[in-house]
Amino acid sequence: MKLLGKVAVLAALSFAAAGVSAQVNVSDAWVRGTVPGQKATGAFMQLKSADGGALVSVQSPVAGKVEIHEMRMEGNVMRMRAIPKLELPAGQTVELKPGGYHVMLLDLKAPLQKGETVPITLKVQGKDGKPQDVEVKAEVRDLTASGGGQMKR
Ligand SMILES: [Cu+2]
Repeated sequence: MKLLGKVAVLAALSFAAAGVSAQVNVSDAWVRGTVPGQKATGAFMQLKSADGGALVSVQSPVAGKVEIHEMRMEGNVMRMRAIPKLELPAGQTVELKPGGYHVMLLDLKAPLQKGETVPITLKVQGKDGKPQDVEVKAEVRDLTASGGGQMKR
């Protein structure tokens, strides 16, 4: 009985590990740098889910609170607002970029300087409804950085 239990756990672990790499591909992750006193900034990246799913929550040790935001027009004003989740259609690249969807890092504990690395944990729900953690290392770029993709890979 004991031995059987151990084998089952090992099988479950290796299954989970294989699932993470196959499920969501994260590329070009970066965070906009901040100045002292600034309490919020955006994180950007490209997400691609092979089987489809949704980004349901995000965490980072540099921020007291993290939200998923969208930009939308309200009258003539572009505003951002939190959304409960971001759909990841199967096989499509979803781009989080300035002016569009982004991860909002709030209640920052310290200024983020260019060249630093910010750990970010994405909670992604697969088609089967099971959440998985995807660990991302995002590079801090200039305060004035406007987009992804143009930097070295
Ligand atoms: Cu925002």
